[in-house]
Amino acid sequence: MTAFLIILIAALFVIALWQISKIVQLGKTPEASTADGEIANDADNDRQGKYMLYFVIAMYIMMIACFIGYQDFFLPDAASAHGAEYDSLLLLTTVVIMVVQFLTQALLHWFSYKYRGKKGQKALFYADNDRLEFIWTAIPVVVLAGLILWGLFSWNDIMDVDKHEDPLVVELYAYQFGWKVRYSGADNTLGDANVRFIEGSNIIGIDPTDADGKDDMVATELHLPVNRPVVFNFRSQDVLHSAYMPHFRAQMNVVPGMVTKFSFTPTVTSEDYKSTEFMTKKVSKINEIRRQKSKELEAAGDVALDQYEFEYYLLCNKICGASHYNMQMKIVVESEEDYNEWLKTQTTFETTLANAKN
Ligand SMILES: [Cu+2]
Repeated sequence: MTAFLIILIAALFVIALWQISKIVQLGKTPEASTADGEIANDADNDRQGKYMLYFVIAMYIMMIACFIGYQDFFLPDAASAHGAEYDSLLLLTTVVIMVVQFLTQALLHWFSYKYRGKKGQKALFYADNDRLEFIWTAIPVVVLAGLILWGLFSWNDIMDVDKHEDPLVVELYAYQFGWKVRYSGADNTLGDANVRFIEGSNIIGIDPTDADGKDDMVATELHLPVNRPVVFNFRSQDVLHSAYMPHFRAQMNVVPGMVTKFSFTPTVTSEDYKSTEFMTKKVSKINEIRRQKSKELEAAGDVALDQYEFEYYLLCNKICGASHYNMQMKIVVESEEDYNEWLKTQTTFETTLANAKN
């Protein structure tokens, strides 16, 4: 790989030198560059005009092929309350961009082809037209203002963490390279915390003197009851991370030295999400690929791959170091009862400290 890159760099360097020498050549005395072959003739213009047309056709074919070929990689329906509006906004923006670029690119390349250079043909000198300029200014202003306003209202609504009644308060704690989650316990209030308190079993720095922190519970899996609003407080131990929960359309920077917030309501349990038509198809397709790959591996004397099963995940979406790619935590959305059952199995901070002393 390294050898290939070195060869590639050397090749690009030679091409750059060659291009520079051509530019130097062009900059020399005008007589030298007007020699036959340096000035475009009708055949050249005709060819270049057609290239413009071929280029735009190839671009559209590639674009449509990508949309069809990469369909599997689109995110499935959102599993959070605000997700549907977020998706509509994204869809509308994409449709507007697609329609506008389709028309403008088509016109740009078609005119370049249609009015390609011909001997004796002269371009029309057309200074300005107030009405035309008004139209092509007013339309983008109205469309963009609409999109921005809708986006702004959606943003304000999604980002308002105080709008919920009785939300579950949870802390997501990022470090190189993993996540911890802290539940606020019976009082639903997180105790004070600071990385300076990290010591022994106090792995995420909860203030041992703060009474609110005594019933806090630190866990390695994020369990959420379905249909209850959750307010997330994010803290980082070391560098900038980003908490990304794609299925809930949620992402927030996790910044050392400050607490950032985001809230959403999960609306689909993990089990229900797994049994959607989209997900069953996707999972069986992935497992088919794994079966084929396993055959090859076993033939070569290696261990076969595990069966894939879908889970919601919290991922890190900022390149934060060597193992960034593996910085993830499983999310389980379940019924209120299952959630309460699971919560009972977790250890409070008070107990953790007491156990550490014994
Ligand atoms: Cu990270």
